[in-house]
Amino acid sequence: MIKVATIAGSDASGGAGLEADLKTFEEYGIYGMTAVTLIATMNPDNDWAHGVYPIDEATLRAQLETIFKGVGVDAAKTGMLATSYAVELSAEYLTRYGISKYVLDPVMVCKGANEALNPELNELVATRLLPLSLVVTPNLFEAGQLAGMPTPANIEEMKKAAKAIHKRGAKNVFIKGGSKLEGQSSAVDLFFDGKDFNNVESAMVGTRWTHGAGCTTAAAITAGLARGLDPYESVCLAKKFITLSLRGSFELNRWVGPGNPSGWRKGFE
Ligand code: PXL
Repeated sequence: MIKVATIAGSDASGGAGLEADLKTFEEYGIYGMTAVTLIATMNPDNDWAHGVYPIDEATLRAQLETIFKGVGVDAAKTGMLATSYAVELSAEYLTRYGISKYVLDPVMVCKGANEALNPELNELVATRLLPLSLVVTPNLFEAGQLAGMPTPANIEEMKKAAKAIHKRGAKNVFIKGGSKLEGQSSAVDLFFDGKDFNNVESAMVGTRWTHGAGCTTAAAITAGLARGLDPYESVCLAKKFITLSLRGSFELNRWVGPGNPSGWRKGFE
């Protein structure tokens, strides 16, 4: 059995975080394990305001021992980390257990917000985790932050950011432009392996229910790598996976709706 780990937050509403990761791993036919870094809650009495409850350091370390020492993994991803010790512990275990197939989802914002949750932490993520990553999966805002540039708004600016992020140590950079780019009629992401740029495109999916799309994409890339695909193949398959997931997206309540990772099995074409 192929085994993967996600070091990520739990989303009580079920659409993002490690819940999205596990659903995605299941679709790829691989076995998922979780080291929970935080629990995210949403308040229905206060316009779905997010609460973040970090898991303490000893409990996080005990989970990492279970997974990396006790079982072993073929690939790993990190998602929302929330504390400096979660960043340091992730780096420690990825290094100690020589995890080469590591996907860094540098989660800095939840959808709708455009200010970094924790700006000091972003620099620590860049210095400690970018150099360990085989693929890093920023959205436009996160790409700007990691590159030390304003948020990219078009393909040329994405290329500049990708180069800067590659220089900081990521082996492959996948910037998700998606529906947010200037002057594009399709959903365009950019892949950079340090040499060549490739646009990874799909038809735009007209939905506002995109909760968990970033987590699902990074989990699908991790799963592809674990199954033996190379980084570019993993990214291309993940793009198909997330597109079909978004075609099956649905409203959960008036604030939020997730994609549906079983979309590719159900054929939401
Ligand atoms: O989509 C970003 C994200 C990641 N991880 C967790 C989350 C969210 C957004 O809500 O709750 C745990």
